[in-house]
Amino acid sequence: MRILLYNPDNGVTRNFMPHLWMFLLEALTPSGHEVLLIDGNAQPMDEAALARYVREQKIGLVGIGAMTRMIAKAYRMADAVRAAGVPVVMGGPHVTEMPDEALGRDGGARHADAVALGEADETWPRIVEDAVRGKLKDVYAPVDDFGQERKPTLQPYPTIPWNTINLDQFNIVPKPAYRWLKKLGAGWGTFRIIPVESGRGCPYGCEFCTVTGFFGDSIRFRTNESVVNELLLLKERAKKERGQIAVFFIDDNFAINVKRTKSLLRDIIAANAQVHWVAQISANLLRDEELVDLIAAAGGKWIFIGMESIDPTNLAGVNKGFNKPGEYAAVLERLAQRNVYAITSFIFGMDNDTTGVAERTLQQIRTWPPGLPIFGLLTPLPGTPLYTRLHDAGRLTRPKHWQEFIPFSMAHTPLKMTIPEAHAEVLDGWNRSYSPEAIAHAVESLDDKPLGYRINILIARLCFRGIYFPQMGPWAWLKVIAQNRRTIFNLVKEGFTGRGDVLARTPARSSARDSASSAD
Ligand code: B12
Ligand code: SF4
Repeated sequence: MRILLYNPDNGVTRNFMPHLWMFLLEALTPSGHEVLLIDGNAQPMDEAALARYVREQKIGLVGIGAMTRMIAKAYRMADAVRAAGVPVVMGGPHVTEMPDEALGRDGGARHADAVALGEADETWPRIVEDAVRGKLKDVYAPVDDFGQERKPTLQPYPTIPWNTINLDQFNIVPKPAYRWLKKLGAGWGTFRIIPVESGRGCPYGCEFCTVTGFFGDSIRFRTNESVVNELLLLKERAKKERGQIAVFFIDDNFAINVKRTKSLLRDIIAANAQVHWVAQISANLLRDEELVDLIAAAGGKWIFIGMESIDPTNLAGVNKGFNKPGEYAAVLERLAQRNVYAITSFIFGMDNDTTGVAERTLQQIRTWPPGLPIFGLLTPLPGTPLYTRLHDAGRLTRPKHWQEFIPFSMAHTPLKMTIPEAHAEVLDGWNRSYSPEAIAHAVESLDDKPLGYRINILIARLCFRGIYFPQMGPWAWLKVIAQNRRTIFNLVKEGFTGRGDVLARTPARSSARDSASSAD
């Protein structure tokens, strides 16, 4: 049977990275079947195009996975596939929380022939077999023979054949630049960010988060060997195609067991399996100097930190009191000393937020080493304790907000400001963090570092700007480049004159952030 695994886009921003679930399920598909992958972020398609593709390719089963914000599109695509006579199975965090919605048992239309609840590693082979026999069940739950929930151990973990998978659709380098860079032999003809998991589960139970409910608070890890082998495979591929590969460790909290993380990082170093990587780690775990040393030595470049708020009352209110805003600066300095920088994520619209929260947050950010601040709104995702609390308090303004995805739009009323005020705060955060002046300031604040670091933060800032201000298509990019031409020109000039190398050797230059301006 030919199986298509499809992940829709959110219709607004593109994703920089493919979704792991597709590759994982492909690797777990029983032999004798052919699996095709389409990520809507890399290959945008509408309903008619997907239905045509499914017919032309003689697909026998379509698997669709989606987060809550893509679910409306996922349902529309599923409807089109089913109308073409091909069965659809849906999985992922949203349908796990809302299976009746997908199956049309809540009074709405049915979108899926079957739903895979929770982690589908062990149920997927069964689903494929049932589909072959034309006997799909409505619901596949990851349970043992006694009906008890069973979580995959991740040991053993399937080998994802990264060395042979066709990754053409996931090259981040734009096509015109691809040919140019390939000719130059710069080793940048391809650049791919690959999702790798080293473990699953997070016990912290933050009120807004789906993870503790979905993956459970039992933490499971792959063996170090299996992770190291995967990195080696990726490294080998990058070398063979003279391109670049970076890894996103998608673990919710990569250092949740610090002892184990250190041992993994030591093994990565020992095997010379370092690639550049990003990981998500909560600030409290980054107090450990040895851990941060190992992160840097093992190839860690960016750490995603869910700071959420600089207000301890807010943090306590969403069960994230383990975040201590007083230590954010020290944590970021500790990372920056090792040339590791942070993606700092903030949520506005929390219960103790008042107008001016963006400016107060930016005041703190300005005192930190440069990074990539991102700002979102508190969102009641289905199945979370937050959803239940706001529902019970009658505060949900759009209880089924996912039926119409509106980016950066609240679905409940905050306590101490209005919804439009919360929206304005997020806009303010993005505007002032990603203005040409702020980007120039971030780049200049690394004046004492080699040129590569400044280029890195410039590119990262230009890309991250697109999360709020979507930069779809070459014109949008040209506009951004024109707006930031001064910073880009300075770096190019420096590249040709070699000024960067001189600066790199200059000891302890006072950085631009010490003489902080109004930017960022
Ligand atoms: C990596 C990641 C991202 C990446 C993008 C996704 C990618 N390219 O990989 C980035 C960093 C960009 C991102 C962004 C966001 N993310 Co995110 N992200 C994750 C993260 C950490 C890992 C995803 C992953 O690969 N997991 C490992 C795989 C193996 O698990 P899985 O995807 O769930 O798949 C398993 C099952 O669900 C099932 N399954 C999944 N799909 C399918 C399909 C079929 C057919 C079947 C049978 C089974 C099946 O089988 C798989 C194997 O067991 C998850 C948290 C988590 N631990 O999952 C959050 C998570 C998915 N993200 C979440 C959110 C909210 C967001 C943002 C909205 C955050 C924000 N406020 O901006 C954005 C939206 C991005 C967008 N495109 O619009 C939520 C989604 C909750 C929900 N109900 O939708 C999660 C669960 C985290 C959370 N805090 O709750 N994210
Ligand atoms: S620490 Fe992160 S992954 Fe864990 S529950 Fe909190 S938000 Fe979710």
